[in-house]
Amino acid sequence: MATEEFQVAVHQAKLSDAISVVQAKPLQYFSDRPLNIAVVGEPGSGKSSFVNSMIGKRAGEPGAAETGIQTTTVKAKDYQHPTLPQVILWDLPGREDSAFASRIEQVDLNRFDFFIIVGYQRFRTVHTDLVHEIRAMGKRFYFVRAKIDLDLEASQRRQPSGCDEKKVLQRIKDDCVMGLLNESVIDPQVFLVSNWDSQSFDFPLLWEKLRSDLLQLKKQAFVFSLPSLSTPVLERKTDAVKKKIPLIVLYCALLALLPVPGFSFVAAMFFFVRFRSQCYREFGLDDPPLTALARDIGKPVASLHAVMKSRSLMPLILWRLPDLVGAVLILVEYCWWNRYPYAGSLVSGVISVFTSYYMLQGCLAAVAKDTQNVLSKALEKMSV
Ligand SMILES: Nc1nc2c(ncn2[C@@H]2O[C@H](COP(=O)(O)OP(=O)(O)OP(=O)(O)O)[C@@H](O)[C@H]2O)c(=O)[nH]1
Ligand SMILES: [Mg+2]
Repeated sequence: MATEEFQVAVHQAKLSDAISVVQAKPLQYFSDRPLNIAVVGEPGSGKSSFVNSMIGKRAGEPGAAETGIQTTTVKAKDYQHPTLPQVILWDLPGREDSAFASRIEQVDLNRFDFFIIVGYQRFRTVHTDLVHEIRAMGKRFYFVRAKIDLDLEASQRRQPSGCDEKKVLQRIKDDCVMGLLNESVIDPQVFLVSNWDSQSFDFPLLWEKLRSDLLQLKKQAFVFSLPSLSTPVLERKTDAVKKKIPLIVLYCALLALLPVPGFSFVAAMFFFVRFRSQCYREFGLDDPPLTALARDIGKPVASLHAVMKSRSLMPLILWRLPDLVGAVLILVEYCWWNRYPYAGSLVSGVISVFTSYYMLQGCLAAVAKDTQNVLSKALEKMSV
């Protein structure tokens, strides 16, 4: 199983191998993976009716999503697709309805793999916001413009002598495409549908597109799940490395006892940098493997460095600010009280125990998090 292979590679600090586990698999390999599709949009846009069309049910039938003129869906509900294997459609409550905000479940979109935005009428801010949210997660979406039958009906009423159906449809599509292009969406996928008829307008096109994208979307969903799969492995590694911290804290504290102002900081800096390098080695983020990983995914190593928060020395400086207390006391004892700085050294030592402990714990946690960040970054390319 790719999942286990991936976890073993992360455990062995071989991030390149972890990535190639996915890279090497043919698309067909992902056919049994689940795909959670969230159907999102403004309230009443026709999301539940769209889900019903997709699963081949009519409103009111057993197993169909509830539809209605008033706000209907207040909780996310899943519907297994009858023919597309492992495809789950999630009917979500509408966005942008503050009057019902307390009744409506606030759904975290992160848990879904792919999105279908169902819009009605013009392309609006609610759609733009959804597009931004989905893209910020690095995920993909289709845009479905529902209730096309109503638009055509209205046009026919306006021009009883005969309206040009094609022109009306093109205008609606252009509005949606322009809305998406304005948000810098590359190759926007827009489908005009009537939820009453899953055979007409762009419904057949939508089916075709979904079928042809399915394996790629499933692979993408799997890729997105990988960083979180690494969590238990990274936790175990963190626990193992944590055992080394008490001894380093002891060294830092002993060196902090030396009656030299600022020495405590210098010693901590030395041990911090050493400990961080050790953590990088343990997690596979040290230099040769990271450069190899960057080469494998065709990205500059700087792009991986950019997502590693543990590379900054700023937290270290902030953690060591309390060292100033000991340093000042040592100086006061030397300069004003003209005596050996017993109190200053002792205070430095005690402060160092706490600051060093939390500093090293923080460093370890940051490196573990960075491993996930690096994996996500490396997998990014595979998920588009
Ligand atoms: N004519 C027409 N009516 C539609 C279409 N899709 C949905 N409707 C109607 O629009 C209303 C709202 O539909 P729903 O499917 O409940 O909309 P929703 O987006 O799920 O609504 P909430 O869950 O309340 O956000 C219902 O009266 C539907 O019958 C469509 O394609 N054409
Ligand atoms: Mg609904």
